[in-house]
Amino acid sequence: MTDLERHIQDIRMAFSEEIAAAETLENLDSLRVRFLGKKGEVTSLLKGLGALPPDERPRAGQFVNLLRDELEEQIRTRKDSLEEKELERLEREDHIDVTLPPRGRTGGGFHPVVETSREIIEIMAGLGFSVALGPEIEDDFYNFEALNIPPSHPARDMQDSFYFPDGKVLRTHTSPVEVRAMRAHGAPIRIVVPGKVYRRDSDPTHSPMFHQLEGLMVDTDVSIADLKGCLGALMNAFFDRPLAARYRGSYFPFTEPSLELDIECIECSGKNPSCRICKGTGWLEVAGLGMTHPDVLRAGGIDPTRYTGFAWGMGLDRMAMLKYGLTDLRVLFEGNVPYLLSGRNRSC
Ligand code: 2NL
Repeated sequence: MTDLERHIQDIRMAFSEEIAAAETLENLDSLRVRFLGKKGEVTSLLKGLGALPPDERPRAGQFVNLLRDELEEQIRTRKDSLEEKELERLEREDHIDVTLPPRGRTGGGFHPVVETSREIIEIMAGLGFSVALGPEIEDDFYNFEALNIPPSHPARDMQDSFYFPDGKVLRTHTSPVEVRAMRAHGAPIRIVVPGKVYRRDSDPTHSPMFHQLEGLMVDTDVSIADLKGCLGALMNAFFDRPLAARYRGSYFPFTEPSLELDIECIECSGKNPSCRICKGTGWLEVAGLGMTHPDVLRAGGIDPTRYTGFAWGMGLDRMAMLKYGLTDLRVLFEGNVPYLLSGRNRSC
């Protein structure tokens, strides 16, 4: 055996030991560099061939080339097997089983204000009321004039309402929809009108956009007794128990007489002087109401000498807060879905 053959044998043995120990693609690559790289052991052998006597060169060249081919082949094989192992590991540890059921869904649900609105609509439907809807951008006539709100009224001030350059206004209450409904359908009529309304107000207890639900009933011989019967029934059904109610005198341009409805505090029934809901008064203000002003009936195309009506308005946001025990109005508009869904079963 020539020196060269011995050297080749040494390299072959060293290589086969090392390649068996190469556990990663990185190990394998450094092995390739060490043996087959530019300054690798096999490459130096090839370079050294020039030093041999010319008649020995072809044979020696064949030997070294054979060795190089052999090592290259071994590296390829080992590489394939390492890559396959890596793939198996990934499949085992990093796989996606598309047959698994989905992770626990949080379940969608209605916003507390929507839920409140639907509940009130449902209750009023039982008393013969249907839903009427209308535009959020209103004419001065429907939003103010028809509702007996004089040009000098503060609500008409640019400081209090949102105006468009063409004189239209973001409705400041849902009452204009009731005027439209009276003009479209005449009397008798029983409607509730839920919707967004807008006022230039923004502080911890006021949002520039809030939700209102108004109601209107017009028929022959409608009286305050009807109003009290309907609103009392609504409150008892909404809060799920009979509640004491009291009516206080008030003023709205569109009703005469005008009243405000307070219900017994749903938290403490007046028994807790430091109640966080009623502030110790024992009462909660929940609606403004009254007998429809004759001028408003007339603006709605209804003859006030034949018909009378009652109307009320309430804040849906406030009703939702009372029902769900919220103390900060702003959480309703912040879009914190887990919070808004928490504590209630709100599947659609
Ligand atoms: C409140 C008070 C109220 C009305 C709204 C009304 C509508 C027509 C005619 C007469 Cl078409 N009245 N709506 C009446 C009294 C009070 O709202 O505190 N809203 C949040």
